[in-house]
Amino acid sequence: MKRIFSGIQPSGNLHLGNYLGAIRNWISLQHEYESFFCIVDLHAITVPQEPEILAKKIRDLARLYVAIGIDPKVSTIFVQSDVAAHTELAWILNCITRMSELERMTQYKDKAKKQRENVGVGLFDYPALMAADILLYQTDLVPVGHDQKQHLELTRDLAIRFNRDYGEIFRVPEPFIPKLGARIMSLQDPLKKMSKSDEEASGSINLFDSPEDISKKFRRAVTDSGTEIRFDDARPAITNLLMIYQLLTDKQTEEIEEHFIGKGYAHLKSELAEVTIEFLKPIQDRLRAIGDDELDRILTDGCTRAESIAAGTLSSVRERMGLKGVRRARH
Ligand code: ATP
Ligand code: LTN
Repeated sequence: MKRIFSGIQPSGNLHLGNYLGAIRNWISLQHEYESFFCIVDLHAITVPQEPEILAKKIRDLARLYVAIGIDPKVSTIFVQSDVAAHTELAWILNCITRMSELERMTQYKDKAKKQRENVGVGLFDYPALMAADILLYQTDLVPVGHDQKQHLELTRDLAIRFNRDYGEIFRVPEPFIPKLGARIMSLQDPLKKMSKSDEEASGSINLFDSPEDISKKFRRAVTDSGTEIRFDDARPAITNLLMIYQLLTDKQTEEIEEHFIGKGYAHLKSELAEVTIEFLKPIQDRLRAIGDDELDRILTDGCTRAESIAAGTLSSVRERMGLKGVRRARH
């Protein structure tokens, strides 16, 4: 069975963009692939985090994975920092990664701008850790939103380079970027992606938002000039709202455009709020039903499964690089 690996940082409130661009595909792919879904807490600490809040967010995110439809019986759900192999492989990959490659990463450039003079080395090195996550599991496919495409290309380059220099060890992964939903935009600025780290809270619909907040955020969403409700690249705000509607209802473009003929923006916004509230309600209910013990079992189990595969890859890597150490040297 082919493998998929993906992860999300426990660094803020999950929003519809995370769901529509990434998690939605994980749910459908998990039955066709052997799946690993990680809570990438070591990535989250590349920017400052409050320890107690981070600890809570790690568990909240794990709970959300389950509530939203990732089935722990078929998929492996685990916390990145529970599997030490991630950091070890990240270090090894650091040694074959070029500064110039990391300097080109747009996510680093954007985030570094926000941190100003306090840019940590971890933020710069973020893509090497991400490559380690993926390569440890001999991943075939990585389902992510559009913003991760560049990181995936670097992961592929590192795998190819390692294989060339030390012999074939890593499978070279392919990105899986959905045709629809890979870039859900902010409700306040349709030229910016919906983002966890956006200071403008009303730009994102969070998966934990109350029905009142959801209605309010859609009501306040910016729109374009004109009145017609149809998909049109020249009118990014309305197109973004329609895209969210389409992905949540699974309806065809023509059907949606026909449905909204003669109706105004206010109508679209209130229907969208209704559809979103209805979609989130059962997820929020399930979230409350997952107890701490159940969550512990899922994460412990996930860590054990992940560790056994990661250890196999790491041991081949060490061997090929001559890192035999005192314990292994004699064997
Ligand atoms: P941050 O703003 O802190 O970088 P984020 O909102 O981009 O956070 P991530 O944890 O970086 O969230 O991303 C998790 C997954 O969600 C990734 O696969 C990413 O590509 C996807 N994703 C994030 N934002 C969007 C979006 N606006 N539209 C579609 N997919 C998205
Ligand atoms: N950088 C990713 C999170 C991430 C990831 C991964 C995604 C870390 N490691 C491995 C896919 C595979 C992001 O979404 N910001």
